[in-house]
Amino acid sequence: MSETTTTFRTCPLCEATCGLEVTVRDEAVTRIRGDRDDVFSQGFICPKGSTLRQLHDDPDRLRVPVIRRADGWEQVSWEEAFRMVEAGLRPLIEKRGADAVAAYLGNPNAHTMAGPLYLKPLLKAIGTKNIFSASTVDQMPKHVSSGLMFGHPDSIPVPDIDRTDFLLMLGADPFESNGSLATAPDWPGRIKALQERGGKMVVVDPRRSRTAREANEHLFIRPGTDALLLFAIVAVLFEEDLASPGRLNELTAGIGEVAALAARLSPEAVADRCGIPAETIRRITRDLAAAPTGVAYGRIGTHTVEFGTVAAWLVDVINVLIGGLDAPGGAMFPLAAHARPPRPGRPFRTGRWTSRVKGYPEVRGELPVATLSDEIETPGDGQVRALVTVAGNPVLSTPNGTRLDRALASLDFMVSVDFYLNETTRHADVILPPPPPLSRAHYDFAFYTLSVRNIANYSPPTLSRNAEMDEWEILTRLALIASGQGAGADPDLADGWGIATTVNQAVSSPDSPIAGRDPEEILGHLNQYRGPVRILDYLLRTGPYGDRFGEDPDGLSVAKLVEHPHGVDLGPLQPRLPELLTTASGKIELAPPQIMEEAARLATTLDHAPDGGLVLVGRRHLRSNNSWMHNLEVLVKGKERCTLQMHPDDAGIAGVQDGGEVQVSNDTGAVTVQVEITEDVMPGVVSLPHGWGHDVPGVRLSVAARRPGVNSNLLASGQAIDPLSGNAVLNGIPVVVSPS
Ligand SMILES: Nc1nc2c(c(=O)[nH]1)N[C@H]1C(S)=C(S)[C@@H](COP(=O)(O)OP(=O)(O)OC[C@H]3O[C@@H](n4cnc5c(=O)[nH]c(N)nc54)[C@H](O)[C@@H]3O)O[C@H]1N2
Ligand SMILES: Nc1nc2c(c(=O)[nH]1)N[C@H]1C(S)=C(S)[C@@H](COP(=O)(O)OP(=O)(O)OC[C@H]3O[C@@H](n4cnc5c(=O)[nH]c(N)nc54)[C@H](O)[C@@H]3O)O[C@H]1N2
Ligand code: SF4
Ligand SMILES: [Mo]
Repeated sequence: MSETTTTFRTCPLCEATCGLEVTVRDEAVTRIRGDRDDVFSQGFICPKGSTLRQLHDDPDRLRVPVIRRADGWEQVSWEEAFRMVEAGLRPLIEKRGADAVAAYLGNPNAHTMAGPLYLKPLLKAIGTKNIFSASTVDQMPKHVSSGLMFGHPDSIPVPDIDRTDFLLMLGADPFESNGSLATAPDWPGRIKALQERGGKMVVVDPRRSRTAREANEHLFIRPGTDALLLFAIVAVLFEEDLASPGRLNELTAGIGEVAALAARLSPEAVADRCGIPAETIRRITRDLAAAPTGVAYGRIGTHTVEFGTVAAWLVDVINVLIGGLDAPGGAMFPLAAHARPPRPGRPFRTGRWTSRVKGYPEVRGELPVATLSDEIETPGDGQVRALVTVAGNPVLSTPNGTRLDRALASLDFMVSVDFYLNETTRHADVILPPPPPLSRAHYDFAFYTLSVRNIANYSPPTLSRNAEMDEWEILTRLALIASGQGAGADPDLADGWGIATTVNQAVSSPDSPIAGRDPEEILGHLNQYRGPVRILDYLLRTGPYGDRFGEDPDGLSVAKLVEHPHGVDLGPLQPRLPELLTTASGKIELAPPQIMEEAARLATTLDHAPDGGLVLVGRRHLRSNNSWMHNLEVLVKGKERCTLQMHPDDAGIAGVQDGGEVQVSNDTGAVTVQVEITEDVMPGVVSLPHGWGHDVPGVRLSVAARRPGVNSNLLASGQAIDPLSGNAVLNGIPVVVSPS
């Protein structure tokens, strides 16, 4: 007898958190579409959302652990795989110390329940300072600016796009990416609503992106110069007396210092460098200041550049100066259902240690991934000889892939937690596959803290698991191995001990919502679950909207969220200052000394003439997701997407024809790729998407290998970084283009 059931779950593929309606028959998915009743997405999905089924069924997806033998990959039992990891890691840690083992954590860790909860214990168990992640090819500048301004690197304000009257967007393309550091399903619908209520969106981007095409105004900008443009906006706000922080005045320190520095960076001083007329900068600034509410928002294009932290900071300086920070329609701080307010008294610092080879400062406990190859290749005490990767593909995602690829091949041992045998994991000795999205529970720990509305939604697994092991269990077993407790140690015991400790501490801590309660009673409630779901239940029930284990019957718990498969809407964002501020002064630090120093360095760049050659920027496409969704035919079919976009004037100078093959090269590397001539990129700029280059031997990606594309990060040197955050420069890279 076959039975058709309809279930609801949140799509985990990107930051937008869309609700999916999944129809299942005989343990197989027959249809996926947008959940029209989802409280946040109301039916919206992008082309990727419905491909969870194809991902589930992809014959190339690993379902059992594999180990690399001289003659190829062998499927093994979980027990054998963990014994192999123990044999690979433990002797190395004992002989050479913990720093000999590095870890690289990739982007999907932010999209699983295990990532936010179980990686920290794993890293602690290894004890290494060689921790790297996709954050240093992504958003690290925002953590640094938020940490220095507000006291905590995760106190990141998001644009209140549903209420704003003026959205100034720089270096983001949410109509393709579906948004980042601003969780909002259906950007197109929300921007249309903004425009219909008389509001405006101005987009600053060296490409006429999909988002730029829908903007009220689009400004081409010379890559890497956003910090200059933003400074000029600040200059105009002061010069024309448009700054009006309102209630933020009393909460803010350092306004005068910012004004003094900005005076040197007027629109007239930066216009040529940015490629934007001074009068346009003045006009945009006046419009932004005059709008009833307004907000500046910057993303990848402003962060993956040399002055990424300065740009990230300036965005919020502007939001403070126009009175938009922490106000409806401005940039606001979400309050997630599982969240805890940041604790005062521990102001954010960087550089508590430095990387061995290049001396780069630690940021949030990690080192720049741009220097991972240095740490592997440079002999000496603390040299990296083994690597643990979890949900990452750094060979394609991080600078100088050629060199990293070679470095990975030279390691003594590598273990990857991943369900694809790809450009990175092909170097592993052991690959441990977690379940695919449809076979796991989901709650967006990361993105509900970055959401434009406060939302809570929990999804139980839709399909049962096969031979894969839950990711939290894999990570816990790796932690037990790393800390010397052996490949056979029981992850459930460790996990149970962990939650019991948490509860016992909470009941005896006076400021906890469960102070004085009976720990056995609390654990009795929690122990109906295990792993991350149990921790989620604890966090929800003791969180800002929690039921405090029965004290508030309307409050949240996992059970309550299960009763609401379309999610619970906790309302629009509310002001959270000054309580959220954890700086030493208790104020918003508008002029942190580190940033002021770097901003002064930015000002001196105007003293040297720029190099006039072509520069490379990236781009994203709706049907793609970094490096790892290219093995699904439904997504990659059709027109070739990994092309070099080039302006007709530049194509004429280089002597290349539309559709022809060109070589793109610089001192770091070269790729040969098809050119697409278009006025959608500004003159002097060429664009290639990242995440491609699947034509290396030994990967098991049969669809992707047929349409491999090229790896744009072969052209990123890894030498150029944003010094304050360690973020790699991935945009504005000098290149030469010639006919192939
Ligand atoms: N030039 C250039 N480079 C860039 C960027 C750019 O704009 N330009 N963008 C950067 C950004 S923003 C990012 S975030 C990085 C991404 O960089 P990475 O995180 O290194 O790369 P991904 O392509 O996201 O690879 C994800 C890996 O996780 C695996 N995976 C997927 N789901 C799961 C899961 O649930 N569990 C586990 N264990 N594994 C899973 C996939 O098979 C894949 O191997 O790339 C960066 N690189
Ligand atoms: N479809 C799809 N969605 C995704 C992803 C994906 O790979 N595909 N990746 C996900 C991830 S990990 C992330 S972090 C987010 C990123 O989300 P977004 O930040 O929206 O990223 P992009 O779409 O790459 O948009 C960056 C824009 O910056 C522009 N740009 C480049 N250099 C500069 C510059 O110097 N100044 C300015 N002002 N603009 C510049 C580029 O032309 C591009 O349009 O997307 C997520 N969503
Ligand atoms: S926009 Fe993101 S969350 Fe929504 S369906 Fe597409 S990939 Fe999934
Ligand atoms: Mo990212």
